[in-house]
Amino acid sequence: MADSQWWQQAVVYQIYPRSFQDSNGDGIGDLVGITQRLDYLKQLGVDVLWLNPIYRSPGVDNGYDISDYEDINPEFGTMADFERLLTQAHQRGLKIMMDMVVNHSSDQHPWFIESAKSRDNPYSDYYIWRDPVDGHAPTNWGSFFSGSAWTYVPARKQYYLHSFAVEQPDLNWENSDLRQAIYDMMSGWVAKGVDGFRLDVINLISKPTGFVDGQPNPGEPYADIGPIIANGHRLSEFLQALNTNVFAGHDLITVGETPAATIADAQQSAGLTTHELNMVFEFEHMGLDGNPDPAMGKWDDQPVKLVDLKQSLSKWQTGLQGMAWNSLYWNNHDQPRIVSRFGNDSPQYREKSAMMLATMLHGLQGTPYLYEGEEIGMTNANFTQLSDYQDLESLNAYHHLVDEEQRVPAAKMMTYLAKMSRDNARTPMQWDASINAGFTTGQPWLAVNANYTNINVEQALAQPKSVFTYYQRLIRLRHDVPIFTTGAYQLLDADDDAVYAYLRVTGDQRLLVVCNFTDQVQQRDYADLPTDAALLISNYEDDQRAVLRPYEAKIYEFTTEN
Ligand code: TEU
Ligand code: CA
Repeated sequence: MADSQWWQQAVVYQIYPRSFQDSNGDGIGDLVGITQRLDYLKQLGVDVLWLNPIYRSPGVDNGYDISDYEDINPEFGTMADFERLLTQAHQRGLKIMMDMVVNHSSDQHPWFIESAKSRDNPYSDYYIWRDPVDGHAPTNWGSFFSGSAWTYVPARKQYYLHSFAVEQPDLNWENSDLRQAIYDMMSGWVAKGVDGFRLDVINLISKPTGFVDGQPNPGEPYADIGPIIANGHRLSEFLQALNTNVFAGHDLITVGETPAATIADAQQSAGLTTHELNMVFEFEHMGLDGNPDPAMGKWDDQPVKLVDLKQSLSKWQTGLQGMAWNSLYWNNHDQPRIVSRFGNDSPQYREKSAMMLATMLHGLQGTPYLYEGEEIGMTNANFTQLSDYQDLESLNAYHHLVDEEQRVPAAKMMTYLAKMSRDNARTPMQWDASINAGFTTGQPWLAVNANYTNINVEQALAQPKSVFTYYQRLIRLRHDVPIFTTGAYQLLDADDDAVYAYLRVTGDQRLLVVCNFTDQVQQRDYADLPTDAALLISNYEDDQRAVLRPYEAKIYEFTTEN
């Protein structure tokens, strides 16, 4: 791997535009706001900015329901604002990665409006329509956002498929006109100068040939749609065609969001020689603290077991080694905050555990992604009222599990939301201690976390040993020390339920990464560690070698003699 690609050495920073920086006081973050903060991002040292969808959208699912792929959502600004952002980013050496949602569109997209009118117009076949079966939906598939995945349209006397909300009809990739329309649209963005794409739920685009009922969850009318439609038989063909028609000849960064992908799937979609995508987001480590009851899905309040986390991440590290490329992430706009989830967000340990988690992740092989606010150790929202939440997934789940099915008591569901809701990630960025954390002068679209007076960028920048400066150092190491990119991964002590330690190995060069996941002192001796090993980074002032203090993390670099 002597010849690493630029995107293998890069660090990506995810911006949730709605919540990053508002520039005009309407309470919604915007493109001018992002442009104003480019110097901050440059200071952090990241290479690529991934923007969640900024296209025209009715906003049923915060932009993942696109009604015009070629225009900017007026809430975020204009095309001129976008072009200015792109130019200003490029001037600073920052690349821009667009979020592209082509498994489905909005039901307000002109394609769907036409498609829903009749069975014989040019767009009739752009979506997935089926006749009723015995007067009801064609299959028992349940959508990712609760309820049936089928909705009936009287004008066609047919149902359309929506893997997500009713307002997010799935596009029909079997139709070559649709595929061509997508290539043209995406090529338009490449021509505009964007540097890559994050492809939303891209492994759902190839649907099965025959539509048959799935196994419903116990006590439920519906079967989870995910496993039924993920990684379909034409996925590889579609991705290779996308690559040929859109990516080829441009030095882009491409990452597919692939829930339910296995290692074998990723070896193909993110293969080094398969000509599909550069890498994929796998979800296994994000599902480890889900509910054991499948009908409850992700809604639970149990902590993750470190041994499970190690097993999962290690499997992906070794499974893709030399064949495909990993993406590394703790957070995104769909996941709770990592310091609250796998760390410890008490005042005493918030910063130490945030730095520990950063060390553990950034030591792995793959391209690291960090999500806005992670670099200052932002925590979960601490919402206590259902009315605090805006996320459709959370509200639908509450309605379904508490009101409709009485599967869980209301108070318990509130603790699940507090732990797992997507809104935990979506509260506004905490810039300073002024009103609304410096995010907006107006009324923020989603409440600012009350802890912003202590946890904010201004405070982090004023302090030499902050989570921010720690991330800066980790990012610099990734850029400067090639073994972070090239070294093969070797797990140490798989059964240790308190400390996560692993090696990165190339030739006679080694990195040893050691992370204490507990608030207790741990004693661990790594026998092969030479006494003169260089300590590259640590979240404590001094090194006590075999003694690991609460949430201590460190990376050593050394060479072996043999
Ligand atoms: O998410 C895809 C996805 O699998 C979600 O169900 C995700 O697992 C869930 O939100 C976690 O609780 C993508 C986007 O990232 C998400 O924001 C969108 O809502 C979704 O697709 C539909 O476009
Ligand atoms: Ca605004």
